[in-house]
Amino acid sequence: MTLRTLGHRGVALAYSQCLLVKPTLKPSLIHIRAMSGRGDSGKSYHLQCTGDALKTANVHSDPKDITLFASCFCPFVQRAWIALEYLGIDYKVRLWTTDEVDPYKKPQELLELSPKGLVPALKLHSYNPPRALNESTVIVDFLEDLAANTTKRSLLPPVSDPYARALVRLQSDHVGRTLVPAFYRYLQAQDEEKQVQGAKDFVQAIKTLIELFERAQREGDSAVGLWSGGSLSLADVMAAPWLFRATNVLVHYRGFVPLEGDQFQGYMERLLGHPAVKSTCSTEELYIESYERYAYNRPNTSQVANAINSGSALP
Ligand SMILES: N[C@@H](CCC(=O)N[C@@H](CS)C(=O)NCC(=O)O)C(=O)O
Repeated sequence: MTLRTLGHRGVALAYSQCLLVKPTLKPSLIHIRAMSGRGDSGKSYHLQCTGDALKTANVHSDPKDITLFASCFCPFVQRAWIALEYLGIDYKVRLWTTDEVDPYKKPQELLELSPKGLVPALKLHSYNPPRALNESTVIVDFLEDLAANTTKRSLLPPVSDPYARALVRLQSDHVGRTLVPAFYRYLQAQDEEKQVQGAKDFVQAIKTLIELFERAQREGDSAVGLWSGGSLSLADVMAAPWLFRATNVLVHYRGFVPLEGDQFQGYMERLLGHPAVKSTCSTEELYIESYERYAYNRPNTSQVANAINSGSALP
């Protein structure tokens, strides 16, 4: 492993041996470089989707039994949005094109749905008065249960195979517990040493996810999970928003070079090309601009950023 200083703000790390566990995956390079030279330009988050996500938002603008309170760049929102699309559940998406749904401004209507004022939140109009749900993982579980009784689509192996279902949940658990915090630690790290450690931890989190995918392929149900060429799984949904942002935000701000190897690249192509994922993605510049505040670790960027800075659990 070699380490090269590129100036006062960053390093390049040529890193070949400890990244990948499988001989099928070629060694990779991670470059951590000075952050785009010019420094923080003060860009704020976007308010409106672009690209495929905008088209999807436009066809889901009429009132339905479920309203998804959303922000266009939020990866936690994207989990719920992918699940709605894949499971074939009718919904309206309400993006914060105005202050009324901006979670950073904590509008009353959002606080009534989500106690910490975080998106995603669901408003369930089939109840009178309407009820609400928050937390992306809980929302996706709710949508999975709803689909079991309606559209019959599923992100999990059949209930007749509890072990195979548990293996997918193990993958999801790892994403939430390790991969997601590693993404933010890497992106928010400002000094060289922390950026190097951030890169290592993020790559290790992906390696562990791959190991869990391979275990499920051996011991579980290979008809579910894009890793084994099956259908979209709960774990794919949980991980997709951050694996996607690694390919643009982390590449842009940290010079991250995504893992090489046919198997991993094939997985990423299936994942990012999946209609439910692709249709909820905006164009890459939206993410790059919206994440500048994380990349420069601006004070009070978000509750997630504050939790990473203080070493506490994510909200
Ligand atoms: N644990 C929550 C996290 C949601 C979250 O942090 N959402 C961000 C947008 S990406 C938010 O609403 N931030 C507002 C804030 O930090 O005050 C979930 O999984 O739904």
